[in-house]
Amino acid sequence: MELETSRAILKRFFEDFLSSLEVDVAVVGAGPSGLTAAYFLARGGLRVVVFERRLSVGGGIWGGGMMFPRIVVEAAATPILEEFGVRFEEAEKRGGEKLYVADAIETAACLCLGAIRAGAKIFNGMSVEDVVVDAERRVRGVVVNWTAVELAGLHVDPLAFRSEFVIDATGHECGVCKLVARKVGQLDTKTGDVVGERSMFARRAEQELLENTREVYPGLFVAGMAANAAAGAHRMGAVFGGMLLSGKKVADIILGRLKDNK
Ligand code: 48H
Repeated sequence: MELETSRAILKRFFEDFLSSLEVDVAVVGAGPSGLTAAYFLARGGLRVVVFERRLSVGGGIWGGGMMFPRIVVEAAATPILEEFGVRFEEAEKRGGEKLYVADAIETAACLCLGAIRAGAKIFNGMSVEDVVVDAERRVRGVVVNWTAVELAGLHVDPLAFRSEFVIDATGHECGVCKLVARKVGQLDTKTGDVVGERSMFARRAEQELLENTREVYPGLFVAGMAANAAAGAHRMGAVFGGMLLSGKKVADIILGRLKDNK
């Protein structure tokens, strides 16, 4: 039984890994924005791979607000929760807009299941440490290593994955944009680099997030909290509607771009 277990795991894993070497979109980070993007891209018929540094997918959803595992979304994002089968209810209203509350754990689980069932391949425990560029210095893929290698500080050369587009969905860290600004070329932001996020202003941050979800360097898109970090926009606390809408928006832009190219 031991050998059969090893063979089954290795065979199935390497089939999936090899089939992800050349894809349409590589998503970096399996938080709410990355998983939502992966779902809509895969459902649109694209080949999608997601690399997640941690073993768990879901990013910042699990902790809800201050580790109370509930999240809040605005009305505009509830159709996305419905699409993933996440249940939600109206929060108590005290003036202002209607807000809805959902279970953070249910949300993380449903987003993950939705992305996988739609056909996205998710690889956990792997970190994107660099990008691949072509002769025009356009981003053409990602460079990946085991997170364990990164943590141990070992010198192990990474492997490259080719993709038509890369999405930086690394959250507050905005890691892919940072390395592109440092090693490849100026980003399409005010400073040419990651500007860095501003203090909390939830309503404004949610609006800014959709404006900031876009291509910031040829071949590199930004979604979720990374979009506001790159642009120097506000944070929003445990409001997750914008993350879902940003994931859908980046998927819609890329689906449109690939349709135009054909
Ligand atoms: C592979 C990586 C790498 C790497 C990081 O933080 P996330 O949940 O990101 P978003 O943008 O989908 O959601 C943001 C939300 O969780 C949040 O933080 C909010 C709403 N904050 C508001 C506020 O005011 O604080 O997920 C990013 C994921 C994580 O799972 C990381 O482990 C992963 O990306 N990641 N994966 N390679 N180089 N860097």
